[in-house]
Amino acid sequence: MIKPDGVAGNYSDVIKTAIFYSGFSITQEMLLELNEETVRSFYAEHATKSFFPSLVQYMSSGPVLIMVLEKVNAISDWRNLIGPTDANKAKVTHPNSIRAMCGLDLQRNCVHGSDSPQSAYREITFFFNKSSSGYVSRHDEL
Ligand code: RTP
Ligand code: MG
Repeated sequence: MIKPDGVAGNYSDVIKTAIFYSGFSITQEMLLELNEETVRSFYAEHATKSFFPSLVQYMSSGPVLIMVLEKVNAISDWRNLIGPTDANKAKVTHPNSIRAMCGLDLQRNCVHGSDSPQSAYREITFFFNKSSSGYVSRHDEL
């Protein structure tokens, strides 16, 4: 997902170029504005964290671009491509990462990535119809 700061900063095209150069296919995409309730549900795992209210406000502040990426080892390769959560740290430790190039700070880090096959399944089917989501793998039964 390209987060509101990424879309507003006109980073969608350069991020998509990085996606294609890194060997991913984009099987689904959708530009939409998340309301607060949707963000609360999407990031439910962080509901008890102190940064949650701020995260909800940030993620509902403008359009986001949701994409389903396909590739062998897509989850770990995408997490490597985006870099660490804190964009300021990414600029030092992973200067070629997407968050280093496009992110602003710990919160406004430009992109999201699923962190496991289970969360990828949950997040893809959160936004896209199961049968058309393009999610086909042995994890499909999870
Ligand atoms: P994401 O889920 O968005 O791909 O990010 P992530 O796995 O790298 O990091 P995670 O721990 O899941 O955090 C989700 C998002 O919450 C914001 N955040 N703010 N201390 C803070 O202020 C703080 N920590 C995290 C970031 O936008 C982060 O990506
Ligand atoms: Mg996360």
